[in-house]
Amino acid sequence: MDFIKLIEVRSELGAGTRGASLGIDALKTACLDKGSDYFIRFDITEVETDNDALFESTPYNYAKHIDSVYKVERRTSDAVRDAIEDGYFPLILAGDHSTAAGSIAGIKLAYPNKRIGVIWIDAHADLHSPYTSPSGNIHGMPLAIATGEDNKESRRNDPHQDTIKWWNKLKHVGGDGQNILPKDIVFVSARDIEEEEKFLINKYGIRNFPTSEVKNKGVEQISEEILSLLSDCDLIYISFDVDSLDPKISEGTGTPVENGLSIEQAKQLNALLINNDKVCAWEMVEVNPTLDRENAMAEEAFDILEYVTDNLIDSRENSTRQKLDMQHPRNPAELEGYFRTIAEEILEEEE
Ligand SMILES: [Mn+2]
Repeated sequence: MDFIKLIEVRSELGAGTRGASLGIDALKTACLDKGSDYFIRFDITEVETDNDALFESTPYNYAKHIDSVYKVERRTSDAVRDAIEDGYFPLILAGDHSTAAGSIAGIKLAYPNKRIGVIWIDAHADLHSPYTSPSGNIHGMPLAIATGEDNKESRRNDPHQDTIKWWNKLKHVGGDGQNILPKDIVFVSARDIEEEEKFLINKYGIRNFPTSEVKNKGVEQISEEILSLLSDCDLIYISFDVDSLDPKISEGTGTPVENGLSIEQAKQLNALLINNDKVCAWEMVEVNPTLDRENAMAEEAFDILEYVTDNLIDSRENSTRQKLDMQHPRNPAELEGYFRTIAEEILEEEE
């Protein structure tokens, strides 16, 4: 389908456990095992990575490999911006979640004057900064990068000035201001949230739909509530971290947490959300086959990816058809009137 572009970012610089850069190829293996032609149906852009930096020690304790993360974030944002400007819908497949900051920056570069909402389906809030992070792993920081939040009120670290220099560059890849407002984030299934992140969630009143609420209300109602919370936004980006799924399904991800979403909930929720015309990019991250058995996570994640993509194609085709219907009525009587009008116009021109 020619309106979708797959953007592949095999980066794992931001993760604390090795192996997420193999996630995309694990998805391709799952695709082949299923006998699907998914990966030859779309145009693909591969973003150049910098994973070899992992062989070197990093001087940036509170934001590990931040200099290399910056390079990959820039390249990811350029790829997403280019895809949007060329008229594509970017579907981003990435290793660790730090690249999502690049995806959001790319949307902002393409639409500098639009208000962008973010739906973050994840076990974690990913709102740490070098001032607050207990691990220094940047995959826990993409939403702080996108909102420009240092959260110095919750400060626990004293990062070196070189770290701060790179951190400030990371925050401004999408332009001078904030790429998104904290109040325009909605979490789904966030359940491993640290005090420093809770501080920001309370400060800005960010809504989280825990797994129990998804189960009790059902995905239809949850998707409606999410979209109504983001009704003031012009555009919406969805980030799907597979650690939002329950670890009973698979532990093939860097930071699994109990009590996650079922496959069916994740599938239907993502599909319902992507049907909305404001959604302009979707991302899947953190599949790690080295932590898995028999590629279980990638098999499930590929099923979700294919289902969500099919829904995206159907919904955009339907909305195009509706627009055509408004211009060109299809009911035979109306159609007759429509052609008579055109014929009369031509005759008038000839006279
Ligand atoms: Mn995440």
